[in-house]
Amino acid sequence: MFRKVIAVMIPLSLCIALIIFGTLLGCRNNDGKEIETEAGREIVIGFSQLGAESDWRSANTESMKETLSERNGYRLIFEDGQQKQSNQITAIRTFIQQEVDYIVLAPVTETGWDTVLQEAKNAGIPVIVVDRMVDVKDDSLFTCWVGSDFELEGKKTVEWLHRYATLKNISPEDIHIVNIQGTLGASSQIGRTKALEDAANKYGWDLMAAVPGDFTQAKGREAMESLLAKYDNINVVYCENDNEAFGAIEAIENAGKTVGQDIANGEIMVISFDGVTEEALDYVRDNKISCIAECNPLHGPRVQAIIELLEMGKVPDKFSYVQEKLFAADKTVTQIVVDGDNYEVTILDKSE
Ligand code: GYE
Repeated sequence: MFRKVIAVMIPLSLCIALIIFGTLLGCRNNDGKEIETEAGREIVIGFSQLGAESDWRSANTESMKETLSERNGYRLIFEDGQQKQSNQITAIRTFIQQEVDYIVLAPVTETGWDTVLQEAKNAGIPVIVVDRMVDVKDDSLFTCWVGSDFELEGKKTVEWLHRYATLKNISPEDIHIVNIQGTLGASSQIGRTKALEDAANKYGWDLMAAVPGDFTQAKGREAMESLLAKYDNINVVYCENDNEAFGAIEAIENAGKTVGQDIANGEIMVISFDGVTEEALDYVRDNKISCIAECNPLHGPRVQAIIELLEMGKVPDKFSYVQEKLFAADKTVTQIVVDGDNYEVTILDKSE
């Protein structure tokens, strides 16, 4: 009997020891990288974030850090590019040297990535682009992209303005707009600016000026101060994000003017993008920002889903667009049509 037990136990414990040993060692593929083991492995991700210019960006960084966490089996190497492409290029080169498993890139501007992305490709490291796009000659230099349709966001706001003005009998030539742009060359700036320019041409609005505000509150305020000094008839300001809008509102109120929808009677209407914070939505509820096209920054879980697909050897969609809302407090416009599609306006109430 005793012998029998021993006879069973020896191979059994050998098996257990082998399993534990194998798991601890992990397995390696040809290029020396660890591959999936029973117990799973830590996936190393280098994330080149472009900066910390806005509330949107903070929420985006937070989402990535929270999702791609050690608890979820990732090690995230985070680099803040401080709005400089050269810093982001250096970060990517460092990630390549560190032999990370994936590179996630939130690029400050669209162009100028061909060389460094070729280097990542040569090293066999997949690159997932988030938020703004990269404009490269060869699309195989990145694995996929996830973000927003920035031109669509812009089209929603200008259609809202068009509907509002039409319903209030305000003629197009009485709409005197200035544009405080985002960081020049960023997809979010390019798409939002294009939507406004196209609408101004189409409807005959008086688009008086476009000045860069770099997506920051401080630059938004400065830009609005100089625009107010130059033009005395501004009645709409199109801010390419909420932080610029906060700054522009400060400048407008400091100049003794009022923000609001009554543009036929001297108020200045503020239009904006993001709607990420309660503060921004409160500006809408208080009629300080008339309309915000939502821009969703919560890309962490989206990147995680892409990595999971890649880990299974599957091919993710090359481009994934996020669905977004349009916020307003004024009930004049309840629905808009963009390129044949209907979008409900999400009306924010004071009570909400
Ligand atoms: O709208 C803005 C941020 O590219 C979508 O960048 C992003 C934009 C966002 O600074 O707030």
